[in-house]
Amino acid sequence: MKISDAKVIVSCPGRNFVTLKIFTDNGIYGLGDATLNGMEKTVATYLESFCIPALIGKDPRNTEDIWHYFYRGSYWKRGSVTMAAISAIDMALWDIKSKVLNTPLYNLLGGKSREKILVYAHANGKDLDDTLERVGLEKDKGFIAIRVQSGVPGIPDAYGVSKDTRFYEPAHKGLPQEEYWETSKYLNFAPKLFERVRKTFGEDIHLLHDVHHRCTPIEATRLAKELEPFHLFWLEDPVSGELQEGLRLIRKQSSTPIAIGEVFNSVYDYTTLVTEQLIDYIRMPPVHGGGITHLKKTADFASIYHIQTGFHGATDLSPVNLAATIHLNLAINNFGIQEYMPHQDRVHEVFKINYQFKDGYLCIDDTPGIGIDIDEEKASEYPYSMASLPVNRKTDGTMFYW
Ligand code: EZ4
Ligand code: CO
Repeated sequence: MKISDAKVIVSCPGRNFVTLKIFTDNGIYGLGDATLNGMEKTVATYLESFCIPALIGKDPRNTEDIWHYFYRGSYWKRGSVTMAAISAIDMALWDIKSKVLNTPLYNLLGGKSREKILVYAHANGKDLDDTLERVGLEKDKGFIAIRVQSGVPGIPDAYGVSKDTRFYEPAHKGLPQEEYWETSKYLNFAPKLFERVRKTFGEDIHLLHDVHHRCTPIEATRLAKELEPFHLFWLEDPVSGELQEGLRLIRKQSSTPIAIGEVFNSVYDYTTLVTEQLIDYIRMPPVHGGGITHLKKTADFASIYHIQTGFHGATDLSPVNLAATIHLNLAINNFGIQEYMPHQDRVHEVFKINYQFKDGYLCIDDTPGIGIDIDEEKASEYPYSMASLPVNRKTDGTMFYW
């Protein structure tokens, strides 16, 4: 069996998605997600100019060797762009492998450790009262875990809290929008927000919160300590993942669980965090973390240290990534939770999905492979449209992390 051809499909049904489709000489094809928010064309170019020509003629069943051909074989290792391309190749090859064996992907990853996976929804409000209302709406939809983000008094644009709250999309058309931020105002507000959410909704609902890398280690320590009484499921990206040692300070002083790594792209980003047990959940998703091959190894490595998974699953990752994630989540022992926001209807015109939300959980059917298909004609009706994630400044104008 040989790879006969491959193509990259870039489509914008509301937002840009990059999909790799790999064809084989026996008529079976596989799909992989290569979407990297704001850098879609860069990944597509790497796939088209190098990866696809290098794939032709290889046996698609050799997922391990092909992964290492593109990772080890390349002089320039890692990096979000390269790893998104490798991720898409790997996902598509596992899709082909499981279609050839006529079985859903999870069967090749250890079978089912559970029948359904716990997911968390997003509640994003422009202020405290609006946020409380939105938590209520998500709860009414059946979610039992909810990520709570709110606009902060005195800060004009809190990241991810859009004016159009029907859909979650942090990227804006064209070049990056500049947003302004003041950590002191946020730190004073966040504990008040969670106090009200707990008072209103009680102890039974799981609450999560994303800091988006905006604190220094000492600020994050204060936040993690002050949020302790409200028993968060997790506090996400409290500090930049670049400074791994910064997590030691938070860890020593607070029992608030920590999730980190949606911007990571290899197991090497996690070695200090995992071996020193500085975190509780790994966030790197299949689309950015080397596909099924590398993320399964990373999850197994974390498992040895009693660390669980909570993979990134925002709507700027495509349904192909989400479906692949569900297969992995069903199989691994140390699954924790999965981020889930439904895509817009237009996305489902392009991608034919095989997963379903019910009563706080996602399940997937037993279609062989990953189980997702793409309607290329529909995809071509939504051409690429440039969009960028915002950049962030302090209120005095200083460029800041985001
Ligand atoms: O910023 O998906 O936890 N979720 C997040 C998301 C990410 C975007 C980046 O493309 O932090 O909102
Ligand atoms: Co995040």
